[in-house]
Amino acid sequence: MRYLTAGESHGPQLTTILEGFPSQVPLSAAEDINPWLEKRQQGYGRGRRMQIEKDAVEFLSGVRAGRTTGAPITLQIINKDHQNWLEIMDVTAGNEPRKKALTAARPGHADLVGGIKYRHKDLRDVLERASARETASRVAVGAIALKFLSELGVRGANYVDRLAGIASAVPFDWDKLEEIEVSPVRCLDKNAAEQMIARIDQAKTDGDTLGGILEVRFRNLVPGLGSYTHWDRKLDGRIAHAIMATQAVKGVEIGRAFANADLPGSSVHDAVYYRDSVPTQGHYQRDTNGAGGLEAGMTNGEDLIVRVALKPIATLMKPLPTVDVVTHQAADAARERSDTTAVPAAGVIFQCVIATVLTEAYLEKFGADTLPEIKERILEYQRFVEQY
Ligand code: EPS
Repeated sequence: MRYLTAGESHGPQLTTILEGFPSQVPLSAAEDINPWLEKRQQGYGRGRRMQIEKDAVEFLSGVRAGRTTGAPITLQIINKDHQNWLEIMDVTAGNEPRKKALTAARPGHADLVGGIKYRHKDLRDVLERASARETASRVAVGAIALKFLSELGVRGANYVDRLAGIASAVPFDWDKLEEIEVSPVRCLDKNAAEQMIARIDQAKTDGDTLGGILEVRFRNLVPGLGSYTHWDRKLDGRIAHAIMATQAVKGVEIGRAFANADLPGSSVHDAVYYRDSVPTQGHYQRDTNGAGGLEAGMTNGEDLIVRVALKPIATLMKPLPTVDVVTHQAADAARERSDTTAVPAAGVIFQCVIATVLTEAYLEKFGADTLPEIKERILEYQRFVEQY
């Protein structure tokens, strides 16, 4: 399975082609994809663009009568805001002088190096594609992956653990997913959430931006997804790649990797016991999950726990010093409409991004053209695991 995304932040639309996805998966844009696109647009601290857009997907191929056909799936998301950018985004040559070039490169964004690399002096040619608007495409693909995983009984969750140094003191709980959904910052700790909201308001007033750490979990994954034999099929490596290749990410860890680095092995590794079988884990059970669900690049049947560090958004309303790439004079960085923070939305994005990687791993292990065949193969594998 693979996918390709195309489209500019203020161009007419985002286009995504997902290829290699099995047939016979029930799929509805309204029920399975659009709710995820809507969630991606939410979260306290988002900017005005989110009031303009109401992201929704249209299938242009690969789905018929509410089911995937096995053919490439083309997904279209219209940028409503494009209507306000018709002149600036015009594809024909001729009216460049009327377009106000963006020349004061914003530190932390792709602007400067992207301009050098692709020989642009109007840095809009860089930022239009570098924009996190593209994550709408990743969410659309990920929502399809989540639908596939839900057919296999896999569950996912995402929530904010820290925002601007304010930490949640309430541990994650699979029975509290509804509470995460109603929290404006997707945080289970109401007290911390209040502080986060106040901090976001303050940053907005100050013309500043905020980062944080969010967590994504998946449960009911079969053991053995990924590989210990092929470096490029190790699941931790592939998850890290997919996450690091998303806008604004500067770090990723499996479980509490950085805190575990300070501890002795006896406090980190998870003892194994053979007990009466439970549906999701079989006989081999652990009472702890220091490994974050992955051992040697493979799922071990425990919850997959991935933590992502998001840098503060690089567009500051109180701009940093920079250089104008045309005049070479000192300048204030360009101010573009942006978010104060996208940490709550990022959890939604990364649940989708990881779901896509997990779907690839399922297709590798149980690969088949159709969902019913995949389900049969998984059942057979689970019977084997039960007896191992
Ligand atoms: C975003 C769309 C963008 C930004 C934001 C995320 O829209 P606009 O530039 O029109 O305001 O709001 O992008 C960034 C913060 C960024 O750095 O790229 C979206 O759809 O998520």
